[in-house]
Amino acid sequence: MSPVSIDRLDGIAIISVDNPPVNALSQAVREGLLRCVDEAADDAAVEAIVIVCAGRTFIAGADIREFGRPPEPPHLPDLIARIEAVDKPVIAAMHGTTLGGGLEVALGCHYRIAVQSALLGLPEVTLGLLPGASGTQRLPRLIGAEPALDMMLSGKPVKASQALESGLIDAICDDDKLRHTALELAATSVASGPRQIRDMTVREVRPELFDQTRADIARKTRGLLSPEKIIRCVELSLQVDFDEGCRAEREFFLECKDSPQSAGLRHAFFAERAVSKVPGIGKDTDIRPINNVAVIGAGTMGAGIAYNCLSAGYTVQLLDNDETGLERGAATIQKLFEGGVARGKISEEKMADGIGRLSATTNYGDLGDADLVIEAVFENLAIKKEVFEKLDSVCKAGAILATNTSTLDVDAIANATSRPQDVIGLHFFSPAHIMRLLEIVRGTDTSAEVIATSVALAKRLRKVGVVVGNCFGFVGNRMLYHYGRENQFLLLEGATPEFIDKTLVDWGMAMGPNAVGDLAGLDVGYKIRQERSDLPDDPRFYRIADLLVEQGRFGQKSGKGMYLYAADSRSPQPDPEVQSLINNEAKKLGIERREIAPQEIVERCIYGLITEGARILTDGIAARSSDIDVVWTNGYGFPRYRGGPMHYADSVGLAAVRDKVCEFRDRFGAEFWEPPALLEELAGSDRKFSDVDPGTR
Ligand code: T1G
Repeated sequence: MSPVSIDRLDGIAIISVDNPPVNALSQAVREGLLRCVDEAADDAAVEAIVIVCAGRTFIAGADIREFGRPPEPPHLPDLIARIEAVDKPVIAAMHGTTLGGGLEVALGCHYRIAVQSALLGLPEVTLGLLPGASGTQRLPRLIGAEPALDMMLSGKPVKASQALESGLIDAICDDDKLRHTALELAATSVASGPRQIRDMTVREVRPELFDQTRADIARKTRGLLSPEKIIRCVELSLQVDFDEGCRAEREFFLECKDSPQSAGLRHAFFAERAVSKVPGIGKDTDIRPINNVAVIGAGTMGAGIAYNCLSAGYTVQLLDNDETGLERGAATIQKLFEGGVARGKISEEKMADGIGRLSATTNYGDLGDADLVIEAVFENLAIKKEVFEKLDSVCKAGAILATNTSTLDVDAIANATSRPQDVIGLHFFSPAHIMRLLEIVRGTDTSAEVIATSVALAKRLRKVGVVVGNCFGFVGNRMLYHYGRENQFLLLEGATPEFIDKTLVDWGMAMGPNAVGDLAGLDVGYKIRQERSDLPDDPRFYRIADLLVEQGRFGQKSGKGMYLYAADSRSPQPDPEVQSLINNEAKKLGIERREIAPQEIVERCIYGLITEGARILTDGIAARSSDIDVVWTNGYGFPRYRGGPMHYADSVGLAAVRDKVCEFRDRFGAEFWEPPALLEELAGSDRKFSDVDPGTR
């Protein structure tokens, strides 16, 4: 059964696409569209054609799943050329999110209409691609080179009202009037006939446009392939004819499609959609209603979490031990709202509404109506257990009790209550209102309902919620330990902090480990290490970080840490004092310092992540390797175009990773570099981490 059908009404052919969930342009859809367009074009009784889609959206793009396979005909550029060549008006009637190849199909049509709520965009750059079916040649011709560049380089969709203003669409209608209005437009366009964008010319542009655009995006798209290709294509749309421009676009598209970058970004796309499929939690699991949220602790994290919940529409009670803390927390929340208004992200009304739903208290007794409590107090087990004992005594039955701990044992906290089944870890990342990642930590007794409700909460907070198991540091911080360990060893062995950071940033990390340590506060990690009894008995282990903290160098917050920071500046300056401290410690430990190549720095830090990721999979702390990738690309600045540490390992090849790990074992010792069993097994059988992911077995 083809996902494309054709009807006729008063001389108008209506071609409908019905390929849930998002009417992606699969091979069957392309074939069906071509068949129906041919049929309508050859039917003398048909004066005009309307293309419309069933379900929640018009075509949301090419079928991304097909990109890993050899392309099958009909190819999209040919289909679009066929639509444009029809000698009677073809109208695209759009609702939902018309994206990528879907918008290119609409640009092949002669007229476009959309409902008020529609969004239209070319997000290919977010997949390491560029529009590959004439979009880079048609869009500049229709709306101008500069707005076309903005749409394709940002990947962000525009609203229907903006699309009408720019000329991207010809008409707009109410959400429930699409079919009717499209038929009217079709009837009236018969007289004016087809209008082909290919025949239009791109309006003149300011001479400095392309150089300026290249300069503007250089920092943002560091290391990415496709943005430059997009700029080049739009340049060509002004310099060569339509067909030649399309040939160049196609060449660039195929080059990008086959690039590891696009593979990494496509992996990230599907990985983020897979996280909500939690093994053992069925689609029909009950979700508990949440309206009232209480946040315990009005510090930076508590205030950020409260702001996040208010922005998502919840009513929030903020609790702190003292009035001063509460005032400080409320002021932080006020500032966050004002910042949102200043950046034009939210309206004054939204701010007033949000702040109106906030109340503050020092009395646990006021939390009786809370549906969800999120504890964000000091990272100390005894203090957290005390808080949960109090919550257990005041909160209503069925309330979800969540802890924002970043490393501590969720079961130990849960067992401080009489209702461990209602306790879960909700690990937000700082700053809580910006970082997209939410580690949802299931305890041994946490109920399916509480897990399912937390996954739904993450969506409403616009977070990527990853369900992980309970162990020290869960997924992210547990792996960070091994990444940070190698950084600390490399400092002693001869690499400077700034060289390590530059090397990893050049490789794609958002920030280097030493700058991140200073940003997060070296004392945070120090206190956690002090609380642990199972640390390796190796004098080098976090030696430099410990010494810096013992000298009061906590990082940005104290003006110096691994780096120096000028007053009111976040820019790290190398500090000769730190370098001599490192040199002295190396001497004391009998470590001969040496020149260390960037490749060794990358491999030791990143393979430290990968090997611990493999152990996390074996321990069942992560349900799938792609979940680990989502944690690192959304919470730790791992380059999205590399897909995440586990996808990166798969792209390098696990046999090569294993061999390098064995080399490190022989050079640096088995305590830190014994290859994990899963890596050995997969490398030995020429398999990938993604091969053992649920749903792929
Ligand atoms: N191909 C295949 N599957 C897709 C898909 C696509 N384009 N878009 C979504 N899905 C699946 C998704 O994996 C999920 O599956 C389900 O649909 C619902 O998605 C030639 C080269 C449309 C805004 O980049 O941005 O066209 O997990 O959970 O939050 O120039 O999906 O249920 O099994 O995200 O409501 C360009 C990508 C492609 C758009 C809906 N298009 N999609 O968001 O639902 S490249 C895109 C989205 C291209 C041409 C080029 C969003 C959405 P499952 P969802 P949502």
